[in-house]
Amino acid sequence: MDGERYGPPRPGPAPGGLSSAGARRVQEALAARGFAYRVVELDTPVRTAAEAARAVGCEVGRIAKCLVFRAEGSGRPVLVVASGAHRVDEARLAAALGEPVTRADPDFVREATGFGIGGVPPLGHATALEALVDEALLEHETIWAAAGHPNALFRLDPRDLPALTGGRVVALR
Ligand code: 5CA
Repeated sequence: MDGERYGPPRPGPAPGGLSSAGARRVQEALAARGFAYRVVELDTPVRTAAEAARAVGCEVGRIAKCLVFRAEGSGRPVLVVASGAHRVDEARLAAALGEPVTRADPDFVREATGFGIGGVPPLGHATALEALVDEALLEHETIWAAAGHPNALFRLDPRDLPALTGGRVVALR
């Protein structure tokens, strides 16, 4: 009996090899838009750009932060895909959108995107968000973005961000 295992076998990896539902949703959204990018899951969560940069071994400017703001007048959610290297200038953001914005709280983020803070991806959201892409990200050949779970990331060419998000490129710092 020694060494024998009892009970049902553990479930194998889900289709596509991704264990979190959020990561699978992002992988499916990429495929639906015709992108061949592959979502990867790390052993540990990376909830901030700095943690993600350390984990994948790149400079923090090559991590795309996906931040959700709430437009103050209309209440609409706005997705900002920004470089991890600097803070988004909210005055520039307001100018680009034509109304002031405030940072969304965690409930608003989940409602608008279907994902929790730390795993918000640039696509595959629960609702259609107007998106802005930080032009600083286009300085790099490849960048990394969150993929629906704090453990999940994918590497992409930043020039695909407008098509991937439906957003426009703006200067945000
Ligand atoms: N997975 C990592 C690397 S891609 C990630 O998602 N990083 S992130 O920068 O896109 O998301 C974390 C960001 O969420 C932080 O930069 C921070 O601006 C924001 N955030 C963290 N806590 C809160 C909070 N309580 N309310 C609103 N925003 C928050």
